[in-house]
Amino acid sequence: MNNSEHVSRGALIVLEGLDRCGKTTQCGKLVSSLEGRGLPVEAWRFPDRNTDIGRMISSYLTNRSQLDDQAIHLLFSANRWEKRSLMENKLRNGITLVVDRYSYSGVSFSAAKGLDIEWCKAPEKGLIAPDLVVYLDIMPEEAASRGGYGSERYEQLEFQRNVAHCYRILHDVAWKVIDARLPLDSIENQIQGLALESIKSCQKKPLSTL
Ligand code: DGP
Ligand code: NA
Ligand code: NA
Repeated sequence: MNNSEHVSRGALIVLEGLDRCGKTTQCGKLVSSLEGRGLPVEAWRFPDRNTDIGRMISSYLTNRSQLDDQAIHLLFSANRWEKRSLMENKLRNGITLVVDRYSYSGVSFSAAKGLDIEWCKAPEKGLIAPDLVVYLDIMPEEAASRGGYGSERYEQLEFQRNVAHCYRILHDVAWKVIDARLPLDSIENQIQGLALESIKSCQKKPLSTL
């Protein structure tokens, strides 16, 4: 079946949260469990550091380059835009995408620097809207205590407090919030249930945009 009109579409599933909330681990677990059920699924993440734009972002995050806040904001957004058509093709071909960070990180991490939140949202408009957003909720202090942060630019307690505040402003009733302090298995099971539900129900919904 390679005619996409005869294939039920995949779901766009996004995990969001502060650095060290456990999102990356849970994305991996979710992809494995969906694969185990024989469902077509791929693990994606943003920023995608493997493109030219992604390498510029990576260099900024590791403090090897400096960029104006607005400039890096637009690069993060461009990194999502350069993957948009591939994303659409995958979804239309029935592949569910589990995405570690998306536009909500884009807006929250930049607005946390004091940029106008509406200005931050603007370049995200037109990207594919997720079918499911899972927010792994953790206090910034708790996240910081999880073996400490790495050395990347944003991994600082005070900054993460601002990011948490911006996520709260963006928070939408459709988001599924999960307490990141729960045991890993419990978080995994909750996300799995939400994902299966989303994969089922998205069949009836056309793709839409932010
Ligand atoms: P990660 O690879 O998930 O650890 O993300 C790298 C860092 O970049 C992390 O601190 C979150 C931040 N980040 C992710 N996406 C965006 C974005 O679109 N804009 C900004 N400003 N920061 C982002
Ligand atoms: Na990180
Ligand atoms: Na991560």
